[in-house]
Order: sequence, then C-alpha cells, then structure tokens
Amino acid sequence: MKMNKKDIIKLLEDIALYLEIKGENAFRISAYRKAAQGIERDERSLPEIDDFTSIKGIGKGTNDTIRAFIETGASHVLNQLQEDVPEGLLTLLDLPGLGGKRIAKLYQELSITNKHELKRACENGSVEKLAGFGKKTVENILTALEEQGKRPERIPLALALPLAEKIEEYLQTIDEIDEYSRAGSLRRVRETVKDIDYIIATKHRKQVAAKLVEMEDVKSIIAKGETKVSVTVAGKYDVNVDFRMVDEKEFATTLHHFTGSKEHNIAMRQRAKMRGEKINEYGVENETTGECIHFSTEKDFYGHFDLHYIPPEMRETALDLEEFEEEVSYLQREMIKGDLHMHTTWSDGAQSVEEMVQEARRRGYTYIAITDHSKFLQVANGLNETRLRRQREDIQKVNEKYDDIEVLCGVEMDILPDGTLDFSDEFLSEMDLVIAAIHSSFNQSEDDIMKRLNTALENPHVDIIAHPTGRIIGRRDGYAVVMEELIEKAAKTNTALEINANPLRFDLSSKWAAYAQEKGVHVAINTDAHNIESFRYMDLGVRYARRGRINKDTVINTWSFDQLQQFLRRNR
Ligand code: DGT
Ligand code: CA
Repeated sequence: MKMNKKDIIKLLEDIALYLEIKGENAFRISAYRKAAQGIERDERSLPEIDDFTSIKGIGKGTNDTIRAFIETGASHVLNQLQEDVPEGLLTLLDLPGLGGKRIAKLYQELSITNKHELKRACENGSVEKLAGFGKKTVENILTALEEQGKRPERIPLALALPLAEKIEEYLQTIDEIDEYSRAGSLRRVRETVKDIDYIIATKHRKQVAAKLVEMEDVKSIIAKGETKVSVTVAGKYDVNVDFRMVDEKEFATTLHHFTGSKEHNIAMRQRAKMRGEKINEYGVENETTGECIHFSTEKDFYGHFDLHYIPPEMRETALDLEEFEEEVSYLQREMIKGDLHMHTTWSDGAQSVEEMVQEARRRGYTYIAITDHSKFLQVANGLNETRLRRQREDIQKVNEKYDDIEVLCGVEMDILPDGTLDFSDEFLSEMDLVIAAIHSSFNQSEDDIMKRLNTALENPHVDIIAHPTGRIIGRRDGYAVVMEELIEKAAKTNTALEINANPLRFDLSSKWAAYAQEKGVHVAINTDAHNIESFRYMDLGVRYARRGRINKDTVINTWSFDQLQQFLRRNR
C-alpha cells in the first residue's frame, strides 16, 4: 500500500479514539489529536516530511509510532488497542451524538459493547440516567437504530462501484470464465442502483456457479442454477448481485438485453419487429424461418439493425434510435484536456502539488488547475491570501519543471453565509482561475441561497460554480437552489457550471447539465480530487455527461489551453 498523509492522520485519530473509549488519560488522548492536527496543518506531503518531531505537537514516541506504521503498513500500538476494545463499540460511532467520550461512558458504566445492548439500555431507561445523556439524546439514538436496520430501496452508485470492483477482482481469478461484463443500471452509470448485474460467458456453468457462491462477503445465496446465480453481498448495505451465465455466442445479445434500459429494449424490439425479427435474451430470431442469429459484439448487434453502437449510459435517454442510423458524435474521455478542480496538502488533500501534477501528466492532461479551499473553510485548512501567494510560488516551481503541462493557480473560494465572498476583487484578480462554492449554512431559504449564488455569478473573477446544488447522493438533497434561475444567470454572466464527476455528487445532474447547455452555459467536468486515485472519476464524469448529451464544445476543459485562457480572461 502506498501511504499518504491522510493515512497517518487517520492512524493518530484512531489511536486517540480507542484510548478515549478505553477511558485513558485525557492528556494522552489530546496529544494524539494534536499530533494529527499538526500533520494536517503542515503543507508538506508525506515524502517531503523527513522529521516528524519538527512538527508542533509530535514527540519522540509518536514519531516512532508513525515511522513503524510507514515501514510496516501496520501499527502495533493500534493493534493492541483494537484487541483491548470490543469491536462492537466502534459501530456505535455512526449513531448521532455518540463520540469516543460518550461511548466510553456507556462501556464503563453500563458495560455496553454493541448496538443490540445499547438499544436495550436505551429502552429500559438506564442510558437516560447517565450524566451527559438526556432524554433527547436517547430518543435520537433509538430513531437512528430503527432507521439503520432498513436498507434504502436503491443504493448510491458510489457505494456499488467499490463492491463491483471487488467482485471483478474475484471474477478474474475464475479460469472457467471466458468473458464477463457489468450489465444493468451499474453499466449505464445511473446515480443509484437496485442491484448489481453481471453477464458471464462460460463452457463450465456448474464450476463457475460453485465458485461464485464462495466469493468473500457472500452473506446468503438466493439462487444457484445453470443460468443464474443470485447472492446477497454484505457491505455498508447488503446488495444483491445477479450473475447470468451464457454460451459465448449468446454473450453480446444477453449483455445488451440485461443492460437495458427497459425503454431502450422496447424501442429495439419494435425496430426488430418491423423487419420481421424478434429479439430474445440470447439472439435474434427470424419470425418466418425461426432461424436464430448471434453476434460477437454489441457493435455487431446494433449493426444488424443498421445502427451505430450506442454507449450504455445513453440507452436511458437516447430513445430515438433513428438518430443512430448516422454516426453520432458524443463526448469522449480523450477529448478532456485537463481537470480544473483539485486539492492538495495545502488544504485538505492527501498529496502535494507536485504529486498531483505528475499524476495529471501520467493521464495525458495538458493543463490542470490547483484549487485548494479558501480561508473560511477552517475545517479543511483553507488558505488565506498570504498562503495562497506562497502556494503560487510552489505551483510555479512545479510548472517550470515540466514543459508538457500548464498548472493554473486556482482557488475554490467559499461563498459565505451572509452572501459575501471570501476574498476581495482585488485579490481575486491575482488568481488564474476562481471556483466559487457553498460549503456552509445549507438550510438557508431559497432567497438567501440564491442571493449567495448570484453574488458569485455576478463577480467578474468567478469562472466556475462548483457542485451547484451541494447534493450528496443518498445522503442529502442539496440546498434550495432555483436551478432555472441559476442557469439563466450563468448564461448572462458567462460563468461555467461544474459537473462534479465524483459519483457521490454528479452535480450538476445530467438533466440540469442538458438544460444549461440548451441555454448556452459552459460546463466544466471536474473530479474535485483530494488524492491521485480520484483522478479516475473523470471517466465516470464524461459518461455521466453523455447521458445529458453534453457536446464537446460546451465543456471548457476540452478546449485548448489558449481557448481556456481566453475564457478565464474574458472579464479582465
Ligand atoms: P435497477 O436494478 O433498478 O437499478 O435497474 P436495472 O436497469 O439494472 O434493472 P434490472 O436489474 O431489473 O434489469 C436489468 C436490465 O434487464 C434492465 O435494464 C432491462 C432488462 N430487463 C429486465 N427485466 C425486463 C423486463 O421485464 N422487460 C424488459 N424489456 N427488459 C427487462
Ligand atoms: Ca440491476
């Protein structure tokens, strides 16, 4: 495992938490927390820190703990604590109002070690009697315990993706599988999925089925037959996974069928019917002769119906098949020339400017913007004017080192709750690129939210509004934006709107992105990466934008660096 700063910070915070639950000395606990803070505040990335004791709050002991962790990938200090503390206690952390201190009380005074025991103690009134716990707290805990048992109808794509990646790692190891693919809503990049679907081509169904049900985390087997294996996989939520097994020759048609959407399948079947053919799950049948034909790829399947290939994510919205009789040009990942929203160790990112730039080069970008948080966002170690000016020197140094990439000095500036911006116009004019964003007071009225967004839109230095609705899929809806108004104003002020490519956000949604494009607003597809791994969200962002039929020219980060610069300087 390649470690970054966030891993060290998490280690120290975990140690503090376990100590707290154990009821250890408050001084020791706070020492670990201060050490974590010290590292968070430090602007250097992990490889750049050669002596941790040079950071305020870190002594020799902590330094040794960190060193051992970096060298071995494990920490015996933490391991020892994990042995001492009942595992179930940690699960109490996701209940409202419960942190280390209160959990310690429940453990030490009521011997509670898991959710089940907590529920009983809440119901029989013993929790309420503890100092520091009130009636309201107990009510909140009980409500949350109640809610947690329920699995939402659909789970966010962002939670399904890591599961899918793990499943695919396992599928790779099964020799009897000739070919496999995601299908269903997961393949279509829907925001949420009901279950996960796979199509598998194999000549050895029995063996494959036997191996599938042995996969790690399989909690229960729903069905195990010759054509279909259905299992429930345990995770944050339990998710059903369907594997359909077919012969190689059927693979393309079956994949098409189970990719959907239902509406797309209906349109395809109508087209087939007009030609005297019938599409079934395994092939295409001639209605007169009864002959069934197969295809080696989905492209051939579409070709048979005189259509060009339709990407899965467009099978939801592009239902007018005739359009695909001609070649349709749509957004491709290769068209993206850069990423205009990312964070580094200067604020709450895990990697240095240099590491982010190297990753961007590796991905073939010709430009990027470093856009750390601004001073208002203290929890994210936001930068004030002085630090941003110093960061510019850091960025310029890296920029000069590489002649194959341009690195813009940007900022993700907060729009404050009172409707003002975090920086003066004078200061903003120093920046190459300014993103404005709301990260606070989400519950304000529509009027207040719109006043804040309008201030940002009207400011001549603001180039992009980040994640315009603030939604987190499956967690919160976002603030009260009047989208039509926001988009019309963005058109008038020539401000770009972001499609945040992080699957937890996908914000703008594809529907609103389409509306924005219609009104002549430019969009930027950005990953908002806080580490190098998150650069990969760009592929998802592009596919998601395709669903909204977003054209290349609409997307400012497909433009040449010169064209982008012209846009960024439009009001100067
Ligand atoms: P989900 O699971 O609700 O997130 O969405 P999907 O699209 O993955 O739905 P799912 O898993 O029920 O079925 C996968 C695909 O299989 C679906 O998109 C189209 C196809 N399919 C399933 N059942 C039917 C059906 O009754 N009629 C048609 N035309 N297609 C179906
Ligand atoms: Ca599905």
